[in-house]
Amino acid sequence: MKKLLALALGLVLVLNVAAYADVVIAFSQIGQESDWRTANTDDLKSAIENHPGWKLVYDDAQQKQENQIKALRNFITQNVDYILFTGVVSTGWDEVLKEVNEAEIPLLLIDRMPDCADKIEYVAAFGGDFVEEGRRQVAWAGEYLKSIGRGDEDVNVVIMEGTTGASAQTGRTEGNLKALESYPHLKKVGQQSGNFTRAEGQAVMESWLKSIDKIDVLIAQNDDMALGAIDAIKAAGKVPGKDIIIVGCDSVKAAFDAIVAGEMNCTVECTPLYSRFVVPTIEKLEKGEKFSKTVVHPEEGVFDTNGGIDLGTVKSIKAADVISQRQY
Ligand code: GYE
Repeated sequence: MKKLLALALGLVLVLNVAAYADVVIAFSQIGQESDWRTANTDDLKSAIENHPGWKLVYDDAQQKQENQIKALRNFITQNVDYILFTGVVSTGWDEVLKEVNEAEIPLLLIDRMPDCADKIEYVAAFGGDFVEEGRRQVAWAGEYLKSIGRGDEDVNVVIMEGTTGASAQTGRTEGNLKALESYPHLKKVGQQSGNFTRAEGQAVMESWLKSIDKIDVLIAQNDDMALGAIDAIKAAGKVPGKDIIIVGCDSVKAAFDAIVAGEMNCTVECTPLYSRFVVPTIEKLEKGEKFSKTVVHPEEGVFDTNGGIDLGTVKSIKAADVISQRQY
């Protein structure tokens, strides 16, 4: 009788473990180069870690593609249930992502897209419209200048790009350059990468201020670089937000603070909060339900000093009015 009881108890235990076996979700993140990235990491990490029955395996690649390739191969060896992947650059993933496919691990692409996306299998992709973000940045500068009566004045524009070869950089550059064609008075006098970081944004601005006679507008492809550039502008004895009009991207809290302080003029939104798309998708995959394969998240906001600048698709919103809602 005792033996039978022990056996039954054992069986219940085994069944219980099976019922609650973790769904293991691995996430290859590129690094922590910006406030956007930190918010993106925190959002996905906490959503997965706090989800009943889910377990997160996380890897931070420190901005190195080779680290990401290693992490992906480790995930395959561990036979995880899902892989979330953001590639630091667009190229060079064909081989390792094919290995992920061969291991039959469902792949979810997040934020930056690899060039080989049409040659590999992925279950879902979540990203922003980087070309539109880049267009909005330049259109904001052009329309803002018109609104203050400087629409016919030739102004010098520098474009500070993100990490070279990242889809967030190539897309925003495409949008920036295309939009410049619509504003012939905006003259591009510099274009260089600040690698999406505050420190490099500061260094690039410092060197531009030494080598370019007159800079009227800075288009920075993320807010961190814009904030670094602000430090360089101040150090050079100029007034950021006035002597140089500064347009960032991401809409992080620090950029809102800078706009309200009058040191920055505009930031174009790009949301880092992907868990609200990723979590339901994995839940549906687990239940065998239908889900949408591609999600381009809606981005309504362009935030600036006074609001009301018409960008065709959206109108800018006064940053001070919504600053209390910023979460990151
Ligand atoms: O704009 C930037 C980050 O890929 C959209 O990466 C992302 C970009 C974001 O470092 O701040």
